Amino acid sequence: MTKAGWRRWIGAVAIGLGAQCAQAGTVWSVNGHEYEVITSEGITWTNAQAAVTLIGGGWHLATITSAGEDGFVAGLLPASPASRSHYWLGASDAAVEGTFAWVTGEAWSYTNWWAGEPNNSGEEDFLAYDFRTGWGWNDAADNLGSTYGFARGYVIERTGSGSVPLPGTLALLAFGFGLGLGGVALRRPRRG
Ligand SMILES: [Ca+2]
Ligand SMILES: [Ca+2]
Repeated sequence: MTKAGWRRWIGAVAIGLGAQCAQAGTVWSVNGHEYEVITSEGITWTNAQAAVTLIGGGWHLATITSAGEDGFVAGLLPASPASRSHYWLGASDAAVEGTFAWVTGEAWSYTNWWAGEPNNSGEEDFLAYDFRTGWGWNDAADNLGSTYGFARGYVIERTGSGSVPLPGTLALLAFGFGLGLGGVALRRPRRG
């Protein structure tokens, strides 16, 4: 990479870290769980899952098991992003096609699929919020690329505060991990 390229890359990291440090988990008073939206452009579901495992502290990709939780978490996401922006959630049907399961083992009951979803179009095994006229659910391919929307990041949840890193440390870890594995967009040459 050229010196200018490195400068751009480091600059993007610094901006991203600054933005992430400002974020903190938000508690939903109904269940006491804490939620955080992690921005990580282009990250795959597999890498989001790996990142949250690395974070530890009881965090997991968010599991949405009621209309109330769905509404609360959707309210944490950007209000008017680019259409088809995606944020990963903690469910997959990779093990048994057509049978989605939460990463926590919670019962699969409540759903908020967009009409026509899940459609497994071209092999889609991973659950994400998908912005169309609002936030609903889509089954999406692990690496979204730009064909069926764009991965903007993922949502994490934990049942309560435990022995965890400080929020800033958590965000740094998550962002760094996401950037390392999904940061292609940041390194793409800018148009002059
Ligand atoms: Ca949950
Ligand atoms: Ca789909």
